[in-house]
Amino acid sequence: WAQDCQVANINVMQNFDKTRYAGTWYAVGKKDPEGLFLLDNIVAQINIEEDGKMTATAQGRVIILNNWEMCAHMFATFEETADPAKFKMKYWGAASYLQTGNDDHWVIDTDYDNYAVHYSCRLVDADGTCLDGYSFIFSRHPTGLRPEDQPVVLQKKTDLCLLGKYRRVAHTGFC
Ligand code: ODT
Repeated sequence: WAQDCQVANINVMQNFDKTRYAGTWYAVGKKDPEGLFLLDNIVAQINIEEDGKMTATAQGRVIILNNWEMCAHMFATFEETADPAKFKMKYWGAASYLQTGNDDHWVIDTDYDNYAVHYSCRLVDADGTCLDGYSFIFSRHPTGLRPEDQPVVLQKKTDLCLLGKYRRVAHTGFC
């Protein structure tokens, strides 16, 4: 199987279990979209509501307007699709000047206890590749990925055609 970078051919987590995905995730790596929003100190909290629906809150350092640095408090609801690992994420901020949107939220791979690889393509090009998207590498540990998880994550970055496009996400205590 040759890598074709087609969004439609991206493999996502098999038998995804959202209850095990719940809880706190620290972003340790990020591939930015165009018009980058969340800079660093990004922590997501995934919740499963009583009706079984997945929701989330997240915070992260942002710079809004010209030069105002703040900690953005964000909320999201997730709509399920035919594939349990593929969601539509509707999100908004605690303040009106923060970003809102409706993005794909695909769980590419996770062991639930240590790492998760997230992917979202916002714009699929005419040739089927992703023209504008973003991806988070999440860890349960604010210090980063365990050494044994690094090769797995590296392979997933490669599969996503995003190898070399990630930056490290710092956790400095700003938020
Ligand atoms: O930083 C960017 O430019 C792209 C990210 C924009 C979406 C951020 C919205 C966060 C919504 C609230 C929480 C969701 C948590 C989900 C986990 C992963 C995706 C952020």
